[in-house]
Parts: sequence; C-alpha cells; structure tokens
Amino acid sequence: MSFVKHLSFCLHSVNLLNTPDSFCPKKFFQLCGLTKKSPQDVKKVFGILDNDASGFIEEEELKFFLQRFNPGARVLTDKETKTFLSVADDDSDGRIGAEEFQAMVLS
Ligand SMILES: [Ca+2]
Repeated sequence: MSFVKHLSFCLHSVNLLNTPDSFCPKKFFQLCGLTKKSPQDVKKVFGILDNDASGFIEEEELKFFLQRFNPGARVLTDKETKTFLSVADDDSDGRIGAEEFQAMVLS
C-alpha cells in the first residue's frame, strides 16, 4: 500500500471524515505513522497538500487536508483549520512552509 493510500485508510479508521471539530493534526500524524517516516516521505505529503506548488500550505489549502487523501471527505472547519495553522506556523505568516510542516510532524 502506498503511504498516501495508507493515510486515506487512516482517515476512515478514526472516523475523521464525518465528525466536525474532531481533527487534531498531531494526533493524526502519530496515528498514521507519519511521525516515523523519513523526511522525504514527509515532503511528499507536504507536496500533496501544497496543491498550487507555491512552496507553502496556505489556509485555503489546509481546509482541504482530508480531501487530498480522500476525495469523499469533508473540508476542515474554520476552527480546525485555525488550530492546525497555529500548531505549525512558527513564524506566524499565516501559512505553513515545508520546514514548518516537517518540524510539526517530526516533533
Ligand atoms: Ca500553496
């Protein structure tokens, strides 16, 4: 199973798809094993989330976090998106860079 497929599977198993405000990024990354993946794998996931390849995950892209791995999933709520952003956005520029993403996942 590819890692992206695996992530999609994880989304189902924790029932994140249907329950608003249930998403916790750190918990999810731990649960799906991303925290134990190589920096290259983490970068791959970052690349999927950075849909317009700007080098940053903006708030608009973050909202679709679940959908990137599962097209049938819901979008994140405003609250979930803001929490996600605040966990990762170390320099407070309102978006997540590759290094910030890595630091969040692997910390
Ligand atoms: Ca982007």
